[in-house]
Amino acid sequence: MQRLNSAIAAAVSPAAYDVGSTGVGIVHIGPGAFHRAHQAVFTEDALAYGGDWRICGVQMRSSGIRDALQPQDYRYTLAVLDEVRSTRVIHAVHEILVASEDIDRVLDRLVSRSTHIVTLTVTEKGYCLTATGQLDRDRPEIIADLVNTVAPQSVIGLLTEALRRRRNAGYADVTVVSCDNLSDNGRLLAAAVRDFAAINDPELAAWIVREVAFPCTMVDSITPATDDALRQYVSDRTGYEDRMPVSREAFSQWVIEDRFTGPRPAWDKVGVVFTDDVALFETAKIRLLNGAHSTLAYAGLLLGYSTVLEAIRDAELSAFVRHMMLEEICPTLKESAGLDLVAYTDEILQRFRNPEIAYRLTQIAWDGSQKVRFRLFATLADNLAAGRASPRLVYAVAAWLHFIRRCERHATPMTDPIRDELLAVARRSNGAGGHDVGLFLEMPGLFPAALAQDDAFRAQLVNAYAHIEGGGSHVNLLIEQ
Ligand code: CS2
Repeated sequence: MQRLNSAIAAAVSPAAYDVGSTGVGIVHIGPGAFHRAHQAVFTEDALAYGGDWRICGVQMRSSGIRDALQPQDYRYTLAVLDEVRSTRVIHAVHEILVASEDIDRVLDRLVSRSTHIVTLTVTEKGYCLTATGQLDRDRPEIIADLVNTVAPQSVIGLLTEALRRRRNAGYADVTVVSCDNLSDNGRLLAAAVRDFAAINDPELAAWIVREVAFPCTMVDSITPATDDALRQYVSDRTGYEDRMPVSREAFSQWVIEDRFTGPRPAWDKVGVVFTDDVALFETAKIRLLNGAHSTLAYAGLLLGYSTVLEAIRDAELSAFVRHMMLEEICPTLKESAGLDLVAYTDEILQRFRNPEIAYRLTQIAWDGSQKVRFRLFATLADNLAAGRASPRLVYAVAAWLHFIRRCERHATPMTDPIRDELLAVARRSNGAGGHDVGLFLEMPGLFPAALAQDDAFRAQLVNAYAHIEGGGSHVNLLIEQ
């Protein structure tokens, strides 16, 4: 079977623009499945309206995506798996560079006169933030980048070095667009870059604040990790081999704060929403969709499920999650004419029931220390401050702690930037609620102070944890629906 390349792509799924004569205008850090199924597709569609907006992808360390896509001339297949299935080729990626191998070319692209936009999907941990959202100066890659600024290992170090060179060249007009699931993502990124820059070069920090835009965004499309089943599906359907296709549901949403310092693709013509107030959409999406996802992941894994679909098909668990969303999360969100929270909740739950997508619960469960602070802790803290009870959210946190304990006891793989610390605490756990919850609450920087120091929260968490330990892993035992 022939491998996908530009000639095959042009024959079976031609671009709506002249690929060969279209230049690069976007550098994207983290060209994983989500970027290639989401922002790259909006950009592909926008390219039909013109402009030099092809994408240079940058992997920080690993080279897997570059190695798979280079022989394909960076073409790859998007499979939409939903009521209506479809496949098409995306042509928008011009090249993928690996920063640890080719830092000079990466910096040249970032500093180029024709690069006007830098986008990022580097997951929560890529931002190197503490639990309270400040730059984490203890992270080894941050410490290294402060010394060796010209060979950065962290995204923060890379952006700062690129912006320093742009300042020296007089090329201010660049907009840095975070596309990760952090509430206030643009603001957090801007502050992290500013604080990092300020350590070595306070003038650069001031220049960044003055000249560079970091709009906040909300991104949404359920995109499972690429696996062999998808590769097989794509080759059966298309007749060519693609080593790195992507799949997603039909739903795809991108809301961007309207603050650009330079030009941008015709994203507004292809469904991207530009608004002055992205915060509501962003917070609603992270707390409702991602909060429900993480809850399904931790509670679902305890119940023996492997995918979101299996978990949501459990009637009690799905009722539990819906009550959690409506009664414990929605009250923390601002009402807005543009967003009907009940309808939004039901739409999300409906999307989780897409029978075409096998989204693995472990994919969601990993990196919990970075995710739950935006998805569960922030909502819990708001409820505590307002005197509202959130038993289901507390249960979700207890399920997360048990997930860590089980990973340690059964030696199952776990991915988390602080995995060793989490497993070390789990090793000292003994199953007693008060003892184990105390150990986790005392871990520096794991829980925000608003939760760690709240006696009522601690008591509820101990209760939920003990309940699960006692075999009450089924959610309805804890909460009367
Ligand atoms: C998921 C998200 O893996 C996860 O943690 O919750 O990737 C989720 O599928 C996306 O944010 C949906 O837009």
